[in-house]
Amino acid sequence: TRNGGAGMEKALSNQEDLGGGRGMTDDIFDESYCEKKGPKPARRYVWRNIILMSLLHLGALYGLWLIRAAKPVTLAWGFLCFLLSALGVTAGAHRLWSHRSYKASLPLRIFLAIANSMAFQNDIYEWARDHRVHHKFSETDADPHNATRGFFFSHVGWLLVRKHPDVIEKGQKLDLADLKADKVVMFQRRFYKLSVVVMCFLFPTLVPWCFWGESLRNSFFLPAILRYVLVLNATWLVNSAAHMFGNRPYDRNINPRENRLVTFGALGEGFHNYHHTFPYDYSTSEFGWHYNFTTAFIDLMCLLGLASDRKKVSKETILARKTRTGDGSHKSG
Ligand code: ST9
Ligand code: ZN
Ligand code: ZN
Repeated sequence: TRNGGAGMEKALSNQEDLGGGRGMTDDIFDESYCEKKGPKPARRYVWRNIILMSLLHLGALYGLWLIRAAKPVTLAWGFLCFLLSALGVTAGAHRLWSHRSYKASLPLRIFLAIANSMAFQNDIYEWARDHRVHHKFSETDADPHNATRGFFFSHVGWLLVRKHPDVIEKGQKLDLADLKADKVVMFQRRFYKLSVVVMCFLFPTLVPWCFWGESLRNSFFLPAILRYVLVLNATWLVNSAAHMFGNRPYDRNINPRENRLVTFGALGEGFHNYHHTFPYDYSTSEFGWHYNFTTAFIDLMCLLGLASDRKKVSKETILARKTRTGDGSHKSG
């Protein structure tokens, strides 16, 4: 079977049930779902998004052109903004709020929510809801960025058309009580638009302009626009490239793959065959800090007493799973 043998893992390790002790299981693949038969609903373009996304990417190309004229400290600031906003997605929306793979204190959650607004990828609640249906109904009509619809659709196309009705139907049945109970998540959702204007655009632009006299043009097109587009595309590559190119050492029967290039750009989120096999592992990989800035960040937060309760899959469970359902590529390293 596709997600085969979750039960066997349970038997292999009494510490790790399917939810990994997180009190939630709605990110575990659901084998019982069948796509509805008959013709697929027509594709409905959302022209507003198509135009805005095109303009945004043109702005990023212009930003690339401006790099040569920018102060080095502006580029360093842009890189810092990249890291901050990426952490808001990887350590925040993804590993904390979608998968509950560790616990975070209030100050850390506030920091991650602010960083998340800087990334402007929909609010945490919406992101986590879409991400849970992505795991639960991977590569089906109920997966918002169903990779069987091709590279472009899973990369960005899904944000340019109306959702398949099954995404919404299945999404409405998810248990999102933990998100609704999180005041930080609900606060960010309530003030989302304002927080995006401030964190994604104003703050990255104003700092270089005010503090080291960078031109307003460079300040806007580099740390705001180009940085935003780079974080978006690094994230989207997890949905597109990491669902198509790479090895499958943990489960050869699913599409998600281990993709080193994606891992590098996405701060550790390209070990995607591992991640879909063990979605509750806080590290999204078995290799700790290797190519995994996000894991290092979460570990640092634990060291500082700001995070706790990291869920980790045992080595024995991983090895058993590789042997049973892997493609054999782990042996060759
Ligand atoms: C962006 C998100 O970029 C990127 C997410 C990527 C995920 C990556 C995952 C990979 C793993 C992690 C790796 C991280 C790596 C990070 C690396 C960093 C370096 N369930 O949405 P509507 C309801 S965003 C239940 O309008 P349409 C909804 O509540 C970029 N219900 O659907 C609403 O109901 P009501 C910026 C759901 O009309 C109704 O349905 N943002 C669900 O089909 C209609 O909702 C954009 O570009 C669900 N799952 O429109 C905007 N979904 O009215 C993008 C929806 O009652 N969004 N509902 O509240 C849109 O414009 C629209 O959503 C749309 C679809 C046009 C795409
Ligand atoms: Zn995926
Ligand atoms: Zn995930």
